[in-house]
Amino acid sequence: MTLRYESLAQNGAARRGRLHTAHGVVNTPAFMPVGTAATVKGMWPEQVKATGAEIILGNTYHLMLRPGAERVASFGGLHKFMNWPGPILTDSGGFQVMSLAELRKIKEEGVTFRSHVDGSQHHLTPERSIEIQHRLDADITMAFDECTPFPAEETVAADSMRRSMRWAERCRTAFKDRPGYGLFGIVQGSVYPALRRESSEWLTGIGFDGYAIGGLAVGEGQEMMFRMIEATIPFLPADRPRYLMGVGRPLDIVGAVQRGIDMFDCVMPTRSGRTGQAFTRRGTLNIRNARHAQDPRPLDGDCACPVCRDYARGYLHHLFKAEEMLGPMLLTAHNLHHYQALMAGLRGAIEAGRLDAFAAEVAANEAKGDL
Ligand code: PRF
Ligand code: ZN
Repeated sequence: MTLRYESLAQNGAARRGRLHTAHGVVNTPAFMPVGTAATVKGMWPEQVKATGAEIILGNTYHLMLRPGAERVASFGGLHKFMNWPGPILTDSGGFQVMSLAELRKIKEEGVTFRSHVDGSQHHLTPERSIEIQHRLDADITMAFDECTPFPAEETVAADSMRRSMRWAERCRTAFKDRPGYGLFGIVQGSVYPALRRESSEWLTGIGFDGYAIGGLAVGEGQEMMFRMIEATIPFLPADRPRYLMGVGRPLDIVGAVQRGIDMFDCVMPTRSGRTGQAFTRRGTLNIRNARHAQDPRPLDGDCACPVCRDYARGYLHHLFKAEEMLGPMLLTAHNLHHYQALMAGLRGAIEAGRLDAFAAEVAANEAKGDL
């Protein structure tokens, strides 16, 4: 194996582990901030690190279009290009092509599409996706898949999943093993337990360094998402990391960790930070709301981040009303810190064997609401 995953503790189905990559160690359960275009928007990499993040996510789709994988490679890879020396996972492009590109055509060979940036024509195949991720120097490369649209009839979901599994085989063949680098397969199968099982067993038969669960958080709801995680995990190897793609809100993450997930990514803390939504232990608030204008308190009285140490809600409210760029920057920093504090809390609770009590506390605090 090329990526070492070390298990440190267990609590029910939840795991506390350590992933050893070429660019450093990742403590799991881990949350990966999204750095789509070779930047976690609005943040210096040093600030991202200071929130507690140990690994970030980059996107094949965006970087192949702009500035191009060859350009990033000429700067020595994505770590050097963006000045993030730590571990990087890159998504494979399949999901982003389907959500962002224009005039998409899927065939067995791959996907043809027009760039959302300049309308230029591109072709992405499993082999080309892996090659791009090599050029980016991703520590963790994701298999090229199709995120089955939701809802989908079972026969449609089966055809889509089986094509993703054939693509996963081609990705495994194209991927070059190197110490500290790994390739993750992605389970698909929509909301059908039998398909989730078939996909998990297919991928496990191929053999990957880690296993992602894709095709969820696409409108099926939290209860169905948890059911699908439960329908998948028993068929994945226990000695490999598990990654739930594109999830989620804090309580989605808590519930997924309780069910055995180790890794997460989501735009929520960064994207919603830019629009004025702050995550706190008492749920979310929108800093643009007039009730914050005169409030001298921090966003979250229990948050240890520099934003909550130094800035009042009333000041942050002003920055957003005046459309000052420091507003989105400070809310992004706080939100990422909040997410990383949640992950640290989950890791500590697993180690202490009190994950269920911790999860109940997080839910109870959120239910109290702000103020
Ligand atoms: N596949 C890939 N990336 C993803 C997903 C997927 O299914 C999802 C699903 N929520 C988010 N990102 N490759
Ligand atoms: Zn804070």
